[in-house]
Amino acid sequence: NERYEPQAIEQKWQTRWEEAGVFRAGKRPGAPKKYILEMLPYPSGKMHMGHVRNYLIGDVYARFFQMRGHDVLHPMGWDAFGLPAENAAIKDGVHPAVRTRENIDSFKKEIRSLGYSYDWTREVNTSEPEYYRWNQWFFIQMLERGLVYRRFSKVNWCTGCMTVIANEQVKEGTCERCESPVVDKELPEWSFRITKYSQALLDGLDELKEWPERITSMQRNWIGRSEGVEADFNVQGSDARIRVFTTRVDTIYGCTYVVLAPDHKLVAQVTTPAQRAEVDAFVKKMAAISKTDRTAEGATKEGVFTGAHAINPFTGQPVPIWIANFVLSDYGTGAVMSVPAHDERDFDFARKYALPIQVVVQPAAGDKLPSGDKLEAASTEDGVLVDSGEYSGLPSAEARKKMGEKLRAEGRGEPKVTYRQKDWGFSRQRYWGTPIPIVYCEKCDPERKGQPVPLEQLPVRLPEIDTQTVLTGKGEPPLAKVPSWVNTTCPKCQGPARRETETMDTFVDSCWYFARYLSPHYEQAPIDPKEAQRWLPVDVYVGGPEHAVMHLLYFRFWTRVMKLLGLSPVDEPVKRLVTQGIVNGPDGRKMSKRWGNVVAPASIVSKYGADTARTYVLFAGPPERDFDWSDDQVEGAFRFLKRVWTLAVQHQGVAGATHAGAYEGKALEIRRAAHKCLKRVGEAIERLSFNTAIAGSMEYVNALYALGTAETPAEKAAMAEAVRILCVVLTPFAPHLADEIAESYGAKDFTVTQGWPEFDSSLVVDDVIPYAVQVNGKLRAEIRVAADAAEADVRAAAEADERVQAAMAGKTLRKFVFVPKRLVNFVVG
Ligand code: ANZ
Ligand code: ZN
Repeated sequence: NERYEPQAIEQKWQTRWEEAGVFRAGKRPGAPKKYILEMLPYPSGKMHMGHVRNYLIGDVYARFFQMRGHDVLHPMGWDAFGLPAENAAIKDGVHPAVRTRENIDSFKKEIRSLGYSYDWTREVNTSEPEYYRWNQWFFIQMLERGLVYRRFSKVNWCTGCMTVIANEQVKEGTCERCESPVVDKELPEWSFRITKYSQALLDGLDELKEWPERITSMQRNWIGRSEGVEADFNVQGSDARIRVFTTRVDTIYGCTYVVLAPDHKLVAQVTTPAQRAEVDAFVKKMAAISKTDRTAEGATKEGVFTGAHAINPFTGQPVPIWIANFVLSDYGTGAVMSVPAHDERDFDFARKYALPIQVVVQPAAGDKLPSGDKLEAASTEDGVLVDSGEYSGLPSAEARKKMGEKLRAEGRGEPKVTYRQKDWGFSRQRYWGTPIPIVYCEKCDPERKGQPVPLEQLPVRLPEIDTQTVLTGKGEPPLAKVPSWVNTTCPKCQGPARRETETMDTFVDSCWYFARYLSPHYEQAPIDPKEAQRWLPVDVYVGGPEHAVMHLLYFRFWTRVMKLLGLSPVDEPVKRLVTQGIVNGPDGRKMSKRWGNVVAPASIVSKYGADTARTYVLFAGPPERDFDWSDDQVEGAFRFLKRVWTLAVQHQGVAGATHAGAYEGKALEIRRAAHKCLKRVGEAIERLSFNTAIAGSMEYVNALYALGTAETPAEKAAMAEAVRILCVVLTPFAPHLADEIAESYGAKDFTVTQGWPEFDSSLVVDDVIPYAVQVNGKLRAEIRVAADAAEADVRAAAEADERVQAAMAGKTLRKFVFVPKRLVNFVVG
């Protein structure tokens, strides 16, 4: 065919790859493995360009490493549980399972149309009992090990819908749906004790050298380790004690008041009758404001005096006890010793309420601070203690240590590490999720702690439901409305019992799916440990940076649990993380229905073919960078592929040509262009620099056009090789086109299977440059090496020179100096 018609070739190749099982993992048991993974999608029905790009980054890598001889695992699956399908069901009555199935079918069709190299025999669907039974299994294992527990947490309770609603559904204190008031309610919540791993997850970050700095530092902040001291302040005239957490115990002599969180458990007890009305009003007001609003950066600090006083454990002096909006009950101890001279918040608060300010730390260098009443701002740096009794004169760090020890010795406190990270509450009042495998029996379990379902009874399947009456978004959790399911028998006494009606957060599903791909139908455990040995960790994981702290932290936690359970040998799930940039519309705004700037992948595929879509998206910029969509550049990518096609057609006559003699002149030029391209593209792909890899192929195609037709046997053989190399370098990007051309030139196998040939290094050196070689600064020789030779290569070449050897004979090398592209100097003595 003279014309490039992608529609005529792409499906054919997709079918052939599939039938031949080209992308099945495990075909090369002796070869090094590569596990390449992209975040699995929530099947929303339509693929968007963000998905296309995400999967392409992994796809190029997967194809490339397969060509380099690796045994590659590149799977795909569906994060199929979740809210959108349930919310849609509440609206239109279509069962979430039905909608999810439809969505998966259409999403999968689109994925296939782009020619991705997935091993579909390992497809995983998290909403199937075959998968979620293992969520339940993990839950029970973790329950037995104290890693799952039930706690009471505040939830948003809609007084109209009589149900829990998410933060995002609360609009100015009312329910987004029914506009009834929303109140705080304490409800039991199943939680994972992820904080048991806070330190391990923090330490693990140091090993993740191939993760973007941005992501690891976000995780570090999220975990929020803080070293400090807990200290007890006795309440004057009472036996109550207020325990505070401080990172600056060195400033304790300057503590002029103590602040409790409005919901601290001692508030009611310490408040004096005279202050009660004011305190109650403030507490009530604070309860109506969300924590984030209360402590937002610019929020004004406010508080009230409780009327009570607390005794400073170091000075023995009483200070007033306040409550204020900026102290949180769920961080540290929920109580703070306030030091206005050395803390900005405390300073502002003290100014506002005319509380005393006392300087107790002087800067180690520079101007001395004035007395507290003249201070213009808090001085937050460490320094040297003043007016601090026996600690005066000590540097802050030393004082902190001594003071912490003293508190511990006297039983009035201790050094303490606090983490900002909270345990992960994962129970949801939803239908479309994994049922929590717990039953409640009044007889055996009067405290309603819950008893795990025996392992042999797993999975606890989601019941069939009448969608209209069960998925209403109102009242009890959906599963509570299915009596035939809720009512069960107690595993202990066989008497009547009730099932837990809450389901698991879908983040549980994505915690370990990467391990399920290894043995998707394994029946004895969530993973076959043998396969875990072979494939884990994931070598390259590609996904959106928006998952920096939830998914990417949760699955690190889960990986440690899997190791604890003997399922996997690794501490960390992923070696290299790639976070891809956003695809914006031509208007520079993120593609979204809202802006009307969405380009549907299907429209590009049907107009230009998958290879153009692939080439364009990868050429548009480095994977981690955002880019703006450009129709012109899509056209450009298409034109490039047409040029490739035409070139291949023009040279069709050289197919199969061979040549035994030397290559000179034009034949040599052809070979040099080909091998240079092979080198350049391979190195660029390894660096993840796909756009420069494609640019390299483009220049190569230009060079081949410029070299014209092949006439002599040597030229023909060189051109045949050049076309084959063109197919090789295009395979990761335009695989259909590459295979079509390769076949028309007589290839008997898929390009991806044939592999990525080694470039011939003698053909890729072009610029040879001179280096001066000195011994002790004196010129001894001049050598000629490749312009891009590495230091070690230049040194080896210099050491091989006879004159240099003579000058160094019998001496010891002290130092080697390398000035790139100019000289080397051996310092000997
Ligand atoms: C006295 C003090 C003096 C403090 C000083 C700081 C500077 P990080 O680093 O984030 O852990 N704090 C403790 N618990 C709090 C709570 N529940 N809500 C609000 N603030 C709380 O911060 C620790 C510091 O934050 C603690 O050290 C405490 O104030 C405050 F010159 O104690 B500091
Ligand atoms: Zn029982």
